[in-house]
Amino acid sequence: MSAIRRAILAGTLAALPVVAAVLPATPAHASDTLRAHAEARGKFIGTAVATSPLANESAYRTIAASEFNQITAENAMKWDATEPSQNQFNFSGADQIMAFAEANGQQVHGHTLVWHSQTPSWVQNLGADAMRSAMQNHIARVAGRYASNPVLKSWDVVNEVFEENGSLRNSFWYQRLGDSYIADAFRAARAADPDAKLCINDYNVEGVNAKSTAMYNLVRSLRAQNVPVDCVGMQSHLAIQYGFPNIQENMQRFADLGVEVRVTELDVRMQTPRNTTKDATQATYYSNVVKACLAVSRCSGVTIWGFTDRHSWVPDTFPGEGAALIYDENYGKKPSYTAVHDALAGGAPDDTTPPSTPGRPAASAVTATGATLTWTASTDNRAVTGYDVYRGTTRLASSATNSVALTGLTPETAYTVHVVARDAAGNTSANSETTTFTTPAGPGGTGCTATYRLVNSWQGGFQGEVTVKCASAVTSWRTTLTYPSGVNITQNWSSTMSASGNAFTFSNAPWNGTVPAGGSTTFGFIGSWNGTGTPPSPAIS
Ligand code: 9MR
Repeated sequence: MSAIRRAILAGTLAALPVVAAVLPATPAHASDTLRAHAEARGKFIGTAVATSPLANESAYRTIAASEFNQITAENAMKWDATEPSQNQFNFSGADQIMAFAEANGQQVHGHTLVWHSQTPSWVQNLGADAMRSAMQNHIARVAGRYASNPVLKSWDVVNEVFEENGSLRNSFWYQRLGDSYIADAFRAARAADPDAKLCINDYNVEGVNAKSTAMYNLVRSLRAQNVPVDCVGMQSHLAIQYGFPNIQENMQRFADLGVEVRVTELDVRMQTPRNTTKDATQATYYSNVVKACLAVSRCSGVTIWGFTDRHSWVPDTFPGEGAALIYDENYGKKPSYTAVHDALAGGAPDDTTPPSTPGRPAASAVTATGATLTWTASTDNRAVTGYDVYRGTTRLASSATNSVALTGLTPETAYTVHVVARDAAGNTSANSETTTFTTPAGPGGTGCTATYRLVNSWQGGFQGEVTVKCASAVTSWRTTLTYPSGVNITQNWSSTMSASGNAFTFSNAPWNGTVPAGGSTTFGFIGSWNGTGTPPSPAIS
């Protein structure tokens, strides 16, 4: 059984057109990485790194290495990873992160020594004295391990010690040790690594509010007691639906205490799915965070909590939210990437130059329901972030590259398509030239099928018959029977026939082209054959 074409294919695939490359004037900074710009501004731009994609995905490694000059272990330096049982230390993940940073000229921010989360139950069940010494031992061993390594620049010594109202978090640390564990942790960290910058880190402390004010008061009071607090980390897990905090003003008041400030875990989530409006808002948030850090001289840099939406904590924690990072799941740069880039570059964020027009798409691998389109890529003064494929005004697909596999097409349908390129600022190119391709009938689809039957055979010849059955009404039909060599069709009826080598194409006779929906018609033929036994069956198309 096979498909029959209802009508002769309307269009043939055009040869790839020759497209003159249009190269717009390119500013010197256009292709530079985030880290190149950050270095030029005396800041770091960082990312949290997870050990599994670091080991398994080359695109992840390439971007982490080339775009960022600072990394933070997303989980590998936490207590549950480094000391799962008392005094049994495991530095495999932490060392993996350190080695990557060393290989790529990056600084490492250690995260985190004392936290109420991801801390094994053996710690949580200790009595006060044992808990204090376990904490001091943990800090001595973990911070001590990397103290002589110049790559390790800073530590989150205590993490998330406040409640939202500004009181100290009622964690097991606080319950057992009171507020003293905080100063003790900083002193132990200084003893373990005298050169590292020691930070207190928290979320929802980006703007001026009760929690950040409590943090401000604690930092001021600890420093007044010579407790070695060098730095304040603002995690900055932001969401476009909750508004942008007054982060620059807040950073500046901490800076005025004489401490370093840094953005430690930036991401900007949204309710999924993404759209261009949400992406634009997110890009503004990213840009504003980077600009705030650039405006505050004691702000050392910005760490993004990951970089690709492929690997982000957000969807697991906030169902229905995500798309929080600057690359999409396929490592395509999002508008937020360009926002960070342009903010670091200090350049004009208002890029109005559209990408050049993409080449006319060429269709290949056309099936009843799919086709592959490929076109000559566009160029842009910054970066082309992707392409959209349209049929008229309907978008059929998007792609980060100059090729896409269309799926879900309708059988026996002519598609006239064009491509539009996008850049990160949302500029779109002119429409490419169009290409038309036609999907063939699908098996059992809306078209017709042909079934062959051997009616009779004899030494040197045979009689065959084909039944054309149509699911929907047609006014003409055609099918091709291809035989192995040695077969020739010498006579046919209820059809008109043309031959090309061993391929015999049968079209309807003038009187049997019309087949109603669900109906069928039959034609027959006589073949000659020089073999013995049962004559071969044809391939039908
Ligand atoms: O991104 C981290 C995720 O993989 C872990 O499962 C989670 C466990 O609590 O911690 C995430 O990172 C957190 C960071 O260590 C501290 N600030 C909040 C981060 C997001 O939850």
